[in-house]
Amino acid sequence: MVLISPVQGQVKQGVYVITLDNPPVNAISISVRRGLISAVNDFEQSNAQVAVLVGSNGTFIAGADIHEFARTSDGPVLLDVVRVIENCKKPIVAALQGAVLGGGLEVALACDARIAHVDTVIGLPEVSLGIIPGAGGTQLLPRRIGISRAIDIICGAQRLSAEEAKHLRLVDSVVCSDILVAANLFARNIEHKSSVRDELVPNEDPALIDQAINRYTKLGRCRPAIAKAIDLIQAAARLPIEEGLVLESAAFLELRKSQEAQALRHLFFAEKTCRKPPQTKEVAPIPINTVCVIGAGTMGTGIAICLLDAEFSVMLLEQDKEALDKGEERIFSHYQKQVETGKLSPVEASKCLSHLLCSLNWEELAKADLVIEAVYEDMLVKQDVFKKIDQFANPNAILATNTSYLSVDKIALATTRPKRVIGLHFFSPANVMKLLEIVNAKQTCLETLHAVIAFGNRLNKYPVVTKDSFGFIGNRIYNAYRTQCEFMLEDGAWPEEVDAALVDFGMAMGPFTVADLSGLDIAWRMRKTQRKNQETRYVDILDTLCELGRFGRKTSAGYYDYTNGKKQANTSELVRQIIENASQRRRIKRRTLNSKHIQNRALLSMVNEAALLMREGVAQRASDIDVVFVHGYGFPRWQGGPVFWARQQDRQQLQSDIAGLAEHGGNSFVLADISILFESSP
Ligand code: TC6
Repeated sequence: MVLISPVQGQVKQGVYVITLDNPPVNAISISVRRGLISAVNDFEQSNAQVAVLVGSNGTFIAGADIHEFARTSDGPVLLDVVRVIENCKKPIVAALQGAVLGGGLEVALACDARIAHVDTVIGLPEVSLGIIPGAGGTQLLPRRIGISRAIDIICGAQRLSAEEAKHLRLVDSVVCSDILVAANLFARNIEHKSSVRDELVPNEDPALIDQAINRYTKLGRCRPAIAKAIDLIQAAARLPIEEGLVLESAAFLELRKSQEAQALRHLFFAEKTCRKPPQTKEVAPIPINTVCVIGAGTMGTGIAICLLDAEFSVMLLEQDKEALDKGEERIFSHYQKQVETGKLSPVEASKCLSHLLCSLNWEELAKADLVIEAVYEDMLVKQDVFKKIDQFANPNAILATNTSYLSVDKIALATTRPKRVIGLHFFSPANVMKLLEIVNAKQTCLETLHAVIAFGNRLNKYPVVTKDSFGFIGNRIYNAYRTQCEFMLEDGAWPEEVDAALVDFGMAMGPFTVADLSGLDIAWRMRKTQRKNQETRYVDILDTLCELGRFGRKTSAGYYDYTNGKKQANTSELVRQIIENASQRRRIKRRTLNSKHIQNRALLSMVNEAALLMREGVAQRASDIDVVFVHGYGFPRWQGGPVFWARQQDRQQLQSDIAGLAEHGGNSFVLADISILFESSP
């Protein structure tokens, strides 16, 4: 079998054109590295005086091939390719378009000039994969743009537009026309080599450098790649380039193996996987252009904003005029703020708003391809609303409920078209949070499922499909986690100790801070509907707090007392008393729980529930659970998610530690066999 190289060279009108074709994004795999070296050597032997390097598939190079990072590298490394380009005696022009990321930018910087299509995206996002640029990026970028900007771009994993890159002199020219034609013309006028590696790092105000370092040092607390990148970028100003490159290569190889890098790679692929529809026979697409959101509360308006941002035509429907006006006001003031803070131009903001229609008239529903109900979380209320939606909506329209717990199957039965009914669980604030749980109910048809996955992708969310089951994936696992944290209050920990331990692990917030923020009354209402029996260990601290009117931050009191405009959370002696009473009632001798113990119990409870969900088929893939926790519940990205965390532990020890949880959980604890988390792939 003859293997065709993904890199081909050919002289066209006197210019040697090197074309890289490795779909989908021209990632630099071993065969690309070999191909590039051989193409540059062929160019040197040719009569052509100048070469253009261009990518096929509408893109230049999206970086090194991330699949290869888990393996030991074979053959030439990317730095060898960079050196061959730099040492080539004749100039090479990089013709940039699409993605010029990571190793793609390093290759481009090794070339003698760069010409970019206006739609090009340029950056060194390696830290988002737990690594650093490993083929000269930390040494070349500061030589061209200075230390402080290089820190911002590399540590912030910033993606620049072609115009921004031109402003920073990273590209020489920006064009709107065909990039190859433009680059060929540009190349004809190039006579000399001109290498970024020979430049000196420009002088700049040390205060600017300190500010940039401070911005990212905080972030670097649990992120070794960021801390290392800062060191290396600074080293560019002190060391000759070859010494800097040696340090960079060593750091890259070390970081590539780090747990952070493995976790971030796992999430990179988990996020791509959840966006794909199930592989089945072809399904007829259902186009979604006009969406009606029912309910103008916080959730409904948040959903409307995220739809407007994605350029859908949106109808916001209410039955109450005052609620509709308030909702409309909330949407307008959101866009006003976007303009005031420079996030949107006035033209962009009014373009979004021009797609909004607020109405009290249910007949408007007939125009919608998708209807999203976002009303009060109560089965009877939702069923009533669905009866009405069914009456007015177009017969082919998809009907979605934004429930967080309730049975979508039951809601669907209120309509005459259960196969078109699905759950779309948005997370608040809906225009910010990237997670979207898609609840595939028993009767939901495949066309509907495919259409809403495509819809979720268009919203730029991670659409994770779950089976209809109480709490779906996220709230079901979160309940187990929060319950375990409540047990720990009775066992001896204070809310601030539990919160601090979990923040220390990397959670965005501890469970009791979250509870106070989202409102204890919401959980209280839900708890009242749940059956309790004698054997179940039920912690009633939250109920007592609610009986005292302590609903959380909104009432300036919950698990904490709030002062300073509700911003400052303080320990409450009253809450401590309530907790101590709860321990006494259960005859528990309170003892100190250290941070590690707290973290372990919280994580074990998540892992146990994750395994149960997988066995019940609620989650399709173990990696989906990680996407849900990272994007919906503040689980630290660099820890990869609860399943990734579990896979890093000794399996037998983990199973026995989870069995140990039973001693805290009472008879209601269901012990899972966690092997499914290790055996399922991904
Ligand atoms: C680096 O360069 C380090 C260098 C140092 C070396 C010493 N590798 O996102 P999409 C796949 S680190 C392998 O759906 P989009 C992706 O998995 C790298 N595969 O498309 C998917 O495959 P699937 C630094 C990659 O148009 C397909 O391409 N670079 C890579 O929404 C389509 O992806 C980055 O971090 C890769 N590098 O966005 C860039 N990139 O169809 C990461 C993508 O089998 N990539 N794939 O699921 C991106 O940001 C985006 O993918 C995009 C395209 C903007 C390139």
